[in-house]
Amino acid sequence: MNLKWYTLLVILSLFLSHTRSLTLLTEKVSPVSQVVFISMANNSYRTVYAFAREMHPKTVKTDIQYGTAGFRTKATNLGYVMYRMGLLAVLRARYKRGVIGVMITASHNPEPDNGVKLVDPKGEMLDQSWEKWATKFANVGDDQLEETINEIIKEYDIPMTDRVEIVVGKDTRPSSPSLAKSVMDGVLALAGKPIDYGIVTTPQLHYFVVCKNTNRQYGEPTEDGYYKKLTGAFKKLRGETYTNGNYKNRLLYDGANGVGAKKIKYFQELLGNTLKIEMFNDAIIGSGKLNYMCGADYVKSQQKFPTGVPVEPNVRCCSVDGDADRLIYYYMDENNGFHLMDGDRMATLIAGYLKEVLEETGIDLNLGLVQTAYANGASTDYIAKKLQVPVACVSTGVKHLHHKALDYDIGVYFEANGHGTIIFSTNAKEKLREAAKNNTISDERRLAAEALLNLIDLINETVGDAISDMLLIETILHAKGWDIQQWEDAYTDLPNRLMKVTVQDRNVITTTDAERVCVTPEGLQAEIDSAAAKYKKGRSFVRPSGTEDVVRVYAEAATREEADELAVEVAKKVHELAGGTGNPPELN
Ligand code: 16G
Ligand code: MG
Repeated sequence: MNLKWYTLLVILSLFLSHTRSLTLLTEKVSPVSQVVFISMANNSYRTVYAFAREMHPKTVKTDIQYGTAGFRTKATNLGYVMYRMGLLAVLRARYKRGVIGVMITASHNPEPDNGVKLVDPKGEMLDQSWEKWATKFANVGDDQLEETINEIIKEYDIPMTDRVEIVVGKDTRPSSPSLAKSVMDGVLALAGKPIDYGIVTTPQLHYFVVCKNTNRQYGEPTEDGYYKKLTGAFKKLRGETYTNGNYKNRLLYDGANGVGAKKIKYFQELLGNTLKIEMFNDAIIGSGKLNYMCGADYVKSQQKFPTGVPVEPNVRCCSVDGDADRLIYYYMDENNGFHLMDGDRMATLIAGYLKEVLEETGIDLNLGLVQTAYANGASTDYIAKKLQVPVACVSTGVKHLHHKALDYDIGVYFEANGHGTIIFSTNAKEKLREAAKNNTISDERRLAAEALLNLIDLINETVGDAISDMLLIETILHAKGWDIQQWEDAYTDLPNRLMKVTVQDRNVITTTDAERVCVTPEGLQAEIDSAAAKYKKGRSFVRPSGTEDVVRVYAEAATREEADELAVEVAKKVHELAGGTGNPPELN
C-alpha cells in the first residue's frame, strides 16, 4: 500500500472513531455496522470480540444452560457469562424497546455460587423463546460472539440504534461486585446504558424495571419509592390498632445473612411500632454465613428451626432466602415441636382472605390459585373443596406460575418453597377503583374495595417478594385477629418427603401434565403408580432439577413412615431405570 492511501486510511479511521465517541454520548447510537464497536476510554475501535477476549475470556469449556432461574454455578466460572448477558440484555431491550433488568444472585445457594437472570420489561422472567439464545451466548467461543450477535439481530430484525437502559442489581455475595462490572462491560460494549442499583433484593429489581417501563405509574424506580409504597399501604391497612384479638404485632425475622437482612432495616424504620420486627441473621460482617443453616430454603427443606433465631414457644417467626424472594413462616410449640407454614399455607390464607373481601365488594371477578405438583395434597383439597377457589397446577418455576396467574382477574400463585405473589388484571383494578369512588353503594362494599386497592399497593405484583408477602400475611392475620396456631388450624399437611437421585444424565427423565407424569424412561411411571397405590393417600412424582444435576423425587402419604417408604421406593426405581450413579438411594 503506498503512503498516500495509508495516510488517507488513517485520517478516515480517526474521523470515524471521533464521530463514534460523540454518538455514544447522545441518546441515539449510529449503526456503524450491525455489530457495534466499543471503548470510549482510548477513543478507538475495538470489537466486542476483542473486548471479550482481552477482558472477559471464556474460561470454561463445558456448556452451561439457562435454567429455571437463569444461570447458576460457581462464581469463579461466571465472569464471561455475565459479560455476554450484558450484551444479550441490550439486544433484548432494543428488540422490546424497553428497559431490561439483570439480577446477579444465586438465591439460596451457598456463598461461593452465583448466578444471573434477565428480567423482561413487564417484570417477568426472560421469555422462554430467548432462553436458547441466552444458552447460546454463554457457550459460543469468544471468536463466535460477533457472529452470534449478528445472527440474533437478523433473526429478530433488532434495531441497533436505540440507546437502551439496562438496570443491574446484585445480592450480597463477595463475588457479586466484580460480576456486576462484567455485566456492565457487556452493556457498554453494545452502547447500552447500564444503571447500577447496587445491592438490592431480586423483587426490588423487578419492581424498578416495571416502574421504568410504565413511566413511573407502578411507582418510583428508587429504593426509597419502593419502601414508601409498601409501608404506606401497610400502615393504611393496619389503621390505628396494631394488635387485634390473638394477633400480636411482634415477629422474629431471619434474614439469612443476605440482602433481605439489609433491606428489612429500612422497612422497620418506616413501620415504627405498627409492626415490631426483631431481626436475626442480619448480615453483620462476621456474624454468620449467607444461607448457612438459616434462611427460607433451609427451614423448608430441612423442616428445622434456623440457627441464630432464639426459640420462644408459640412465637411467630419467618425466614427469607438469600435474595429475599422466598418467605417461610414457622413456630416452635411448648413441647419443642416444630411447625412449618410454607408457601401452600400462605396461598390458602391469602386466597381465603381475598375471597371474603371480594364477596364484600359485591364485584364479580374471577379469583384463581396456581400451584405446582409440590403443593401438599391437603392444601389443594382445602382450596378446591373448602374455599371453592379454582386451582391450577403448572410446572415448577416462577415463570410458569406467573404466566398462568395472568389468566385470572385475581391470580394468586405460590410454590410450596415460599415463592409467590398475587396479580390483579387491569379489569379488576378498574372495577375496584370505580367501586371505591361509588357513593351509591353501601359503605361496606366501598370500604372493601378500598381495602383491596391498598392491598394491591402492598403487593409486589412483578414477582414473589418475601418482604412484601410478609407484610401481606401480617395484614391478614391482623385483620382476622389470629395467632399462628389459628392460621395452622385450616388443614393438616400430609407427611411428605423429598429425595435426590444422581444419574448419568438427568435429561433422560421427561415429564408431562405439569411434571406429574413421567414419560421417559419407559416403564418408570407405571412403577411410580404401583408404588403409590400401596399407600393410603400415596402420591409421588419425579422430575429433573432445573438448578442442580440431580433428579428430584417427591412423595406424600397418610403417615410419615409411609411417605418415607414411598419416596425410597420411587427413588430406587429412578436409580434403576434412569442410569443412576453410585449406590442406590437410601433415606438419610
Ligand atoms: C428456582 C426457581 C424456583 C423453583 C426452583 C426449583 C425462580 C425465580 N426460581 O429457584 O421457582 O422452585 O428453581 O428448583 O423461578 P429445582 O428445579 O432445582 O427443583
Ligand atoms: Mg431466591
